Amino acid sequence: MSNNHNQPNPENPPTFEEISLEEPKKYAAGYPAIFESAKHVFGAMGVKRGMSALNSLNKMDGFDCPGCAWPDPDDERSPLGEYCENGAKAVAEEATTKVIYADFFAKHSLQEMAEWDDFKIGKSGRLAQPMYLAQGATHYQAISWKDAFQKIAGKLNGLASPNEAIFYTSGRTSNEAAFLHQLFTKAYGTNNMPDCSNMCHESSGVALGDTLGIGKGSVKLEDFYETDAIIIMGQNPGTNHPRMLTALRKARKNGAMIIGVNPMKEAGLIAFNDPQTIRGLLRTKPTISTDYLHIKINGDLPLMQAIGYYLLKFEEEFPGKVLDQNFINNETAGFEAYKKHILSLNLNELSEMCGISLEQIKDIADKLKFKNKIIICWAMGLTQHKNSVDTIKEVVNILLMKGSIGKPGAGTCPVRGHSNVQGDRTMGVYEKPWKWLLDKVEENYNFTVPRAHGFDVVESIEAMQKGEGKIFFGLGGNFLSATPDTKYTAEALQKCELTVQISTKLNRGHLITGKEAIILPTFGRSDADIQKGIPQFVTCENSMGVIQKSEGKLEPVSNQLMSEVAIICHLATEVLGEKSTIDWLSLHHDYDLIRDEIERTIPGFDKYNLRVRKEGGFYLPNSSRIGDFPTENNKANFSVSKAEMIQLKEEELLMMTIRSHDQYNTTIYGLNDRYRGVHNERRVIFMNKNDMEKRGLNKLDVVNLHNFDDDRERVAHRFLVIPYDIPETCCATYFPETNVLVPVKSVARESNTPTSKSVKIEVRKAE
Ligand SMILES: Nc1nc2c(c(=O)[nH]1)N[C@H]1C(S)=C(S)[C@@H](COP(=O)(O)OP(=O)(O)OC[C@H]3O[C@@H](n4cnc5c(=O)[nH]c(N)nc54)[C@H](O)[C@@H]3O)O[C@H]1N2
Ligand SMILES: Nc1nc2c(c(=O)[nH]1)N[C@H]1C(S)=C(S)[C@@H](COP(=O)(O)OP(=O)(O)OC[C@H]3O[C@@H](n4cnc5c(=O)[nH]c(N)nc54)[C@H](O)[C@@H]3O)O[C@H]1N2
Ligand SMILES: [Mo]
Repeated sequence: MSNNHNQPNPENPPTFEEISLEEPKKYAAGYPAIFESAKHVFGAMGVKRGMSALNSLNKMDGFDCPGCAWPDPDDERSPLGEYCENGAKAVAEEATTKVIYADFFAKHSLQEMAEWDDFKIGKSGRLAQPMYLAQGATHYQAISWKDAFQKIAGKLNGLASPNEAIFYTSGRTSNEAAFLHQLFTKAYGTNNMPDCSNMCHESSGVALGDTLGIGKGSVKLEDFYETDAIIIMGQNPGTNHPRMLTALRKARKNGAMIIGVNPMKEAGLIAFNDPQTIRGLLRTKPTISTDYLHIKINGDLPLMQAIGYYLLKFEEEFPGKVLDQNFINNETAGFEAYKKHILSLNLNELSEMCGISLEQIKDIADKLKFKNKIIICWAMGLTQHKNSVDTIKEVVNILLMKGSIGKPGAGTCPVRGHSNVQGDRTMGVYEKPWKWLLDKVEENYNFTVPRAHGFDVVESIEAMQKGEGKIFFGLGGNFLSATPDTKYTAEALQKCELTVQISTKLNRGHLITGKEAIILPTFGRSDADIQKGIPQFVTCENSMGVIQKSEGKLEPVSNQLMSEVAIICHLATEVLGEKSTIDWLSLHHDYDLIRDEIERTIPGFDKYNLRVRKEGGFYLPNSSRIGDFPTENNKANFSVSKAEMIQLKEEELLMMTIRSHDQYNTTIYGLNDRYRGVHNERRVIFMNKNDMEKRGLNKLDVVNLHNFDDDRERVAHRFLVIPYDIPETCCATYFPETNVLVPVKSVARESNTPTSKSVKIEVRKAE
């Protein structure tokens, strides 16, 4: 890898704050959560604007939380507010009154800003006017919207082929913007539409699509209230989906057992003290998990196989009582092959691979044996490994054996990340667009669509490296810092002719640019979006397939912002000109018209404008929810997978890159990870005591982390060692600081998702 000495730093500087440590917490939320919310919200925007923001958050007539995709209750919403500490932080981050105009950029060069850490970059404030970086320039300068659109259009139209442009989407984009974005991209002529899903739940989409015929989860929120058992794998809801804890607590009250499966003992999975209830305020701490499997990183596939083994054995003991033979016979295929395979496996090997004793696994299977309403939830701990698709298929196997799908209280629950990541895909943001969508777009809009598949995230990085991708256009997100192999990705972006980003906040991605760069500032969820004097709303799809409206209420911080929808419409007009078959500009004056276009293009949106105005919105059709499996054989399919252990050398550890309690992906809200007991520092590595001892390391020693995949050395400099209750040979660090270590070529089979949760590293004492 070459060293770009004169280029801004793509990594966080390796400097330390003053760290302080305490014991990890044994429960989530409570008083500190309320205190933290208030501190962030009122600190960023003052009390009046802050109250107004919180009052609108997740209310029926307010805006959808820009935080996670966990659904709002269909019926009652908390009088104390339907949001959580981290939702409040997301709003504080977005609705801050701090703004940055051209004078800020005149003062600070790219080089200078890149020496700041991500926390400081983000805290600069909201982007308030369009900015342009000329070739060879050290500073951004102001540009008018008109000139910006013309420049981008000139460049796009000057490419030898539309396939030299790459259009990235992050998951906060509304349905309306996402629909127009993919339509514009197709009209321009490419399917190069990588999105954050490629790094997130792509493995879930592939596994569920193959086995059940739909890439989405099957459960509704109500299912949590009538289930017998919930298994939560590779997910940290206390931090990343805090409102899920309310549902889990209710499930517990209704008698469900809850099994946490995680290499870390996450506070939110242990107990939850709900700040939204009086009881919670009185500090009672109902437990969440009834059982906890302290699993090794990537041990989930062998664990599921071992549970499957015991369930098959229990069925022999209690014929007809453990498995749902009716369901298996009528609705599924492949059971016999699955059974034969599982019964041929060596249990001791499975136990060793997952790091859970056979007694504990058997005990779990024993507790599950007569339960037939089971929900399995998962997130990034399952999706970001080489064998993720197989692991999720193994999860499906368990549900199928128990007939736990397509009925109330049971099913699959891949818990989504970004608040509209699921909706963006529904709208057609996909580098491998479905044939039905392409046909429909052609029929409706009368232009020839590109048919060849485009680049996903990892392919886009490689294309830019090779000079095949020349323009990068990002609708939201932070491609540089969210993707693997930071230095390699930085080089790739720097090879582009032009990089353009539609953004709310400054991030490191704006500092590592192509030869020219443009920033287009836009509204966030909380901003009132008024077009031609009429307030507009947008719509989103949550993790359970509910389409809801979201209407920002706050006055935008600058009068030079445009909505995402307006930006896309103006750009499309400028790029496509006379040859366009769509009247883009009329669409952005009235978002109902966009929803009409969605309705006639995407299935499931009948009477969209009418139904989305009803309280709580509407559910999209979901085949697996009703026990219909539109796979090739019209059955739900069992699958056979091989458990394989990631081979580590003596000196290596397996590292998972995770989120702290004070971040939203690459946006750093603060430097604390309260539940894990870490304060005022992010450059840390959580290690097992024995692994520390073997390396002669003490608490708070300074180490460098190395990865040597594909004969390339990657180093993340200067991290502080923290002894932690994590299985031996496993360790954890925060992303994005350690993305420099994630090899771009290390991806999940079939889904091409970077393996951010299983990175082989060596930990060496820093000089
Ligand atoms: N506040 C806040 N909310 C968020 C986000 C945020 O950054 N901040 N991000 C949003 C997004 S885009 C997403 S995708 C979600 C992410 O939500 P999560 O998936 O909960 O996020 P991670 O921090 O990546 O956590 C992964 C969890 O999996 C565990 N884990 C890691 N490897 C394994 C494994 O091999 N097996 C098992 N069983 N467990 C493992 C880790 O210990 C950790 O608890 O959250 C969304 N919500
Ligand atoms: N090592 C490692 N890497 C990971 C992960 C991991 O667990 N480990 N997780 C992966 C996952 S799950 C995901 S989803 C990706 C996330 O990847 P991205 O979605 O690309 O990253 P974010 O950090 O969410 O993007 C933040 C930026 O989005 C912009 N933004 C925020 N709100 C809006 C909005 O409303 N409109 C517009 N236009 N812009 C907005 C702001 O400028 C902000 O700086 O990261 C992935 N990367
Ligand atoms: Mo995500």
